Amino acid sequence: MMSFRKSVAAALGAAALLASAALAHEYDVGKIHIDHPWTRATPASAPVAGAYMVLENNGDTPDRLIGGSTPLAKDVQVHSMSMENGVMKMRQLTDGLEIPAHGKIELSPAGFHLMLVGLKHPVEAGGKRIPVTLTFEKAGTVNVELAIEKMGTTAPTAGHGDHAGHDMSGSGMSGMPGHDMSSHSGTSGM
Ligand SMILES: [Cu+2]
Repeated sequence: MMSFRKSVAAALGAAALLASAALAHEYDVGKIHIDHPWTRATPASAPVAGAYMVLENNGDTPDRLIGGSTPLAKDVQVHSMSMENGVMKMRQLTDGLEIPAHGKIELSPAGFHLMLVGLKHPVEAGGKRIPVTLTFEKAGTVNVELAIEKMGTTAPTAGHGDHAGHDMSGSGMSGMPGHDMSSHSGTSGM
């Protein structure tokens, strides 16, 4: 009886683990943990798309996200976003983005993000997840897939109900598109 119960519990536990892993949509490479990479559907002629995720460094030394590649776009760049004279500006971080030792960085429409530059076709809502290879200075490369959210989404929905929308609340930026195409075309000469 006892062993029967135990094996049922073990089977249920394994099933629950599998289910949560599928929902959570996460990856590991070296000491870097990548949680729920996602992007947003884009307008038909959009030249760029953002990619967002949470990066966690479980190592004792800092690492850097230095870029990536995808079949969907010509280039994958690391960008920062900051307010300058009341205007949101995006900038390419050519040295990459540091993930501190035992630190956590969130890439989001309102801050640091990856930019898929030179889209070969638009990102379609409800389309297949987009394969992207991420490159870290120390941890190396890892293949991930971007879940696709609706156009204009500010926070992912899948598996992140606990903190959906937290990055925009109270910031006064809720009406601001995370990826303003006009501000991007303004930096195309970089
Ligand atoms: Cu950008």
